[in-house]
Amino acid sequence: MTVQPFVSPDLIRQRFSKAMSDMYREEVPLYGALMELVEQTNRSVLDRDTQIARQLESTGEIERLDMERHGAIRVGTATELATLARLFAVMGMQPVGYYDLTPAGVPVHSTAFRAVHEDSLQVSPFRVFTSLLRLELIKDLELRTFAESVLAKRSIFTPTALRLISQAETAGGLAESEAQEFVLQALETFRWHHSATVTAAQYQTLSAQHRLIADVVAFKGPHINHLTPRTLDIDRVQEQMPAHGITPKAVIEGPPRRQCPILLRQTSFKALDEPIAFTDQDEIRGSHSARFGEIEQRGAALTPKGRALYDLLLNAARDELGDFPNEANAAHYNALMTQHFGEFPDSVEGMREQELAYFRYFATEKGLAAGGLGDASLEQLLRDGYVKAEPLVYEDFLPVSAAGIFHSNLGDAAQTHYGEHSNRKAFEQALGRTTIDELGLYAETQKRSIDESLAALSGNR
Ligand code: OOG
Ligand code: NI
Repeated sequence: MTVQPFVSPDLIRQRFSKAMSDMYREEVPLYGALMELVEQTNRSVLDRDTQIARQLESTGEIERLDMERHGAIRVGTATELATLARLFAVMGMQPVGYYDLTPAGVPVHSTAFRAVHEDSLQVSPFRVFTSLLRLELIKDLELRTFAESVLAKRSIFTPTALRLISQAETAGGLAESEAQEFVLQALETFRWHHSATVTAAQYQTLSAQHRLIADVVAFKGPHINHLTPRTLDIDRVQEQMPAHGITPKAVIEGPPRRQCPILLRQTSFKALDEPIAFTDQDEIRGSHSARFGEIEQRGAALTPKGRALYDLLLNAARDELGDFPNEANAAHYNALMTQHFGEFPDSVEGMREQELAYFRYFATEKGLAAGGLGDASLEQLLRDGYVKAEPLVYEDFLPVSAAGIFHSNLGDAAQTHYGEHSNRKAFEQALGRTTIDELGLYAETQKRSIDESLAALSGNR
């Protein structure tokens, strides 16, 4: 008997990400239009700006750019979240980070499932921002019990998906034909359904409490609500969106435009109004809006010190604005952001010297040719051009930005105030494991790149 080799989880994730994108493109035509716009813009940035092209080439990011995207889903129960964690694990995706959205009036807490090692990220950087509804925040007990009973009845995974997850866990992986079947079956969980699981009146009651609650409770599964490609120039795409029939939200979330991009800048366009059949209707008569589009530009991952400075400047700008950024105050907000972020060094050297960002280090050709550099310090090697530093790309999300994205798509009526606070422990209990600290991952990648550079240079001795 020949033993079939396992398909690597990284490859399964790469295939799944592609399958998800194809499905979404078919379901939401505007996503296709957005993808084309992003591709065109990225091409023209690379043609025009040789420095960005060179930098993306040396880090290898150029190879993952076209397939880079994140999606988002929202689930209703602990069991759903825990099983999703197992499903994502088959594709090499781990829960990274904890995001509490309740301070922004959104009754969820979240994590991002993604690959954790730079080599895996290089094969496929696909990430899924995954939120768990906090039903305990619904004060109306009758409504809460109703929501729980609706959720208890649904199963968001196909029987074959569940079987293949268990098999991957016990056998240690999936063989080729199983991996192919797994991708198809896993996709079903994220598909859109035109029929709801509640009556029109029940939908209205859930929606009146919070639109997000209706979005999670009233449907068969956690439909993917957006897929976001990575652009190299978000301002340019934002500017060109209206000409392509897409209306973006008023402000770009995240840091202002800079020479040296940091963290994450994002903008989205409004959810579509989609026809829905409720259970007391024999045809499609209702509608629901959940799915939207988003683009993002990624920059350097920040150290705790850099992140503290980012939060300080963001809060200062927002405090001075005195309101949520919106259409009416967008120009003022942008001016305040630019002004406050003047204090954040905008050069690779500045960010490195002040230890504000994480970097990847590479031995240069000059260094490799020189040889015998085993005893020199990293600083000395950098000064002599034997090693070079490139910013390490941010792979995660930002809670304030995520809240802005949620709000722009739920409508401003959704600004509820929840008394209860962040509850990472409850989230991890539901998840069935702890979430990974993203800062630790960046530090490890940075350390590995230093060790590899030094080893390569001393190997020439
Ligand atoms: C998730 C919103 C957050 C992002 O990119 O920050 C998000 C959601 O609406 O479910 O996707
Ligand atoms: Ni998003």
